[in-house]
Amino acid sequence: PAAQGTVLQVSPLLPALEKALAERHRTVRLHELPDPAAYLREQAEGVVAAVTSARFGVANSLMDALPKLGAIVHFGVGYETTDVAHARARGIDVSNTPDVLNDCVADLAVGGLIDVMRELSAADRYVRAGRWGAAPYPLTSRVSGKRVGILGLGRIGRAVARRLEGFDMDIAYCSRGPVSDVPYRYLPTARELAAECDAVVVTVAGGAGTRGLVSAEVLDALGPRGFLVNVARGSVVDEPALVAAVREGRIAGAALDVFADEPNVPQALLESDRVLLLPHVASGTHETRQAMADLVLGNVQRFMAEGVLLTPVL
Ligand code: 8YV
Repeated sequence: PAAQGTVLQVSPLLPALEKALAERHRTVRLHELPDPAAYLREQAEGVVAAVTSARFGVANSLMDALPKLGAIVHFGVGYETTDVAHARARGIDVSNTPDVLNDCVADLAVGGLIDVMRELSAADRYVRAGRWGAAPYPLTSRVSGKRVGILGLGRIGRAVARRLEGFDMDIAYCSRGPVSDVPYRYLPTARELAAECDAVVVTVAGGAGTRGLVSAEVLDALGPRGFLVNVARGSVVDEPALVAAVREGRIAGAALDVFADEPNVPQALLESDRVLLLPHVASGTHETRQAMADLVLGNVQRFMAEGVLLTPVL
């Protein structure tokens, strides 16, 4: 059945997406209201769908304040900021924006891997600082043919692996279990994966199930010649352990698009030439963000028209 009521936007979204939502649906931007609590006291009954970003999610307290809420639509593939079990218990369906960002996130992961192994950003700083004339740049690490581990062989992990095949890399992975339709070697733990690889690319989902998965022990298994790439969530890596490993040269380098407490980046990383630091931009291309916005609109549209979502989370 069609859903009748208000679409509640609970966090900032792309301006073009906000505009399209407002044009197509009765939309209220909760975060822009002078008194959101008053709105919830007086108008909560009218809200049937909530739209949010992967960054903010929808808190349980907000779900509970909206008695007619039937859908939570996320802009982003990650939705760990929303308690899906709580939503389900309340009969609320949840959607994300899968697949449309695989290519851009994988492209950026490969770019980050090449950057830290060949020290592209560090070498650029070297040229800009006028140091080239004084001494040749130190040698770096070969990328092609190396052993790479994919931590989390989901949609994005597979897209990363496919690209790295083109670099003749020896690809292994660690996932919840072996995946039947890939030619890559399965390793049951993150520690074994790190021990057997020259680089580990983190593409697992965030949330409680993967918190701290890349521990001090895993970083030590990666070792002083090993590189880490994280395009997943900062929570997956024990960040203080990573900071210590970078500072002490116990890993060779890291390319990081995500952090434990964005936008705050530990000072020791800011001061290190061994790390590439990116402001959570892996999906941030015009094309991909537009595709994500279209999928959000598609989900809202479908829910309002038929009461079901286009890309529900499983
Ligand atoms: C977005 C992301 O930048 O999809 C995700 O899970 O982390 C990114 O694509 C972010 O979620 C936008 O809020």
